[in-house]
Amino acid sequence: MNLFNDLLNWLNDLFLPPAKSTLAHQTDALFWFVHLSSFVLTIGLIAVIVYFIIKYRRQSEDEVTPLITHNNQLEVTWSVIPLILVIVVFGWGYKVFVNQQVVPDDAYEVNVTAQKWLWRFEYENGATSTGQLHVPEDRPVKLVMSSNDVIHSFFVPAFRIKQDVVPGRYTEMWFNAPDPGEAQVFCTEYCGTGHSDMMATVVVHEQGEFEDWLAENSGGGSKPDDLSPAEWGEQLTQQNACRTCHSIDGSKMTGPSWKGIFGHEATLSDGSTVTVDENYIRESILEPEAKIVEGYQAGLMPTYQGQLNDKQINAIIEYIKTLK
Ligand code: HEC
Ligand SMILES: [Cu+2]
Repeated sequence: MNLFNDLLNWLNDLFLPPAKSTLAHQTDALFWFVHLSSFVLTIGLIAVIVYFIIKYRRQSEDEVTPLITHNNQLEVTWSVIPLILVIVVFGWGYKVFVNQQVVPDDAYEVNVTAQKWLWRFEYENGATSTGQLHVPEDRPVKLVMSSNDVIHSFFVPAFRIKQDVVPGRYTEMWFNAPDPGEAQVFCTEYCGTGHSDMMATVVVHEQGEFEDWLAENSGGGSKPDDLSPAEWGEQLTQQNACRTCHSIDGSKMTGPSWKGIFGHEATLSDGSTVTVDENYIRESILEPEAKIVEGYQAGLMPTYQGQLNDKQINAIIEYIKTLK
């Protein structure tokens, strides 16, 4: 038994991402049952075929194959055994599915908004975050999800959960992460050029630490004491997923690079030019549609109206100024 468990653990590490939710092992057990039983059947079948090829090969010129119409015993066996296997997989799968779908009553609720190409999270006390989902350890968390544009899908391989996120309606999902740490989130419904960059991290906090994080991030956020405004601005551009579309090294991504833009002229799609100053950057963040940079598409950059306050926008401007 121990050896069997060791083997399963070894296979799990080889084929599956680390299991970081309370239900992950249920999915994995079913996964291995389906795969190992298929594996055993496949090998058994091939062995029988090879054995028959050798045993019943044609050995003399005048050999004639006897006429066999049917064999009841054999036919019942090869129908009933797969039937039992399929029923077991159905019942077992149904049980795991129900466990995954029924949200525990005491779950902590987080609102999730998907948008090309970022994830935004809103917590019960009004705190928000982008690109990072903060949750407490060892507590059920319910996600209430919706999309601002096209269909996305929220996928956390380490939790073994995946759910489509659809415009105009809410979908739900839950998990419980028993240990502090991080887990990767992917968008797994193709949603445009930035699809592969549409990632986020689940940050699982220790008990108590999560309440501290919530308290610090409610009320719009203000500069941590140990950071300069430009350093805080850099942190904000990472937390708000600006850097999935803007590079700082001059390379062209979904949006223009920020390298050396401050104080220089930007050419707009109507052919006019504008000097990149504080007002222009502020407008770009709050009303991205107002001025479109030449060579880039309108409607790609999301507005950060209601997401970033004045202090945060100032810090981002200070940061962009430093990118010479
Ligand atoms: C989904 C991609 C995307 C994200 C995320 C994004 N932007 Fe943009 N951004 C664009 C695109 C595309 C443009 C060019 C079109 C336009 O002007 O609206 C742009 C333009 C800009 C400009 C004008 C640049 C110039 O060269 O004139 C600034 C400044 C800017 N974004 C700042 C930000 C900040 C700050 C954030 C994060 C808080 C951010 N963007 C997040 C796509 C994005
Ligand atoms: Cu997406």
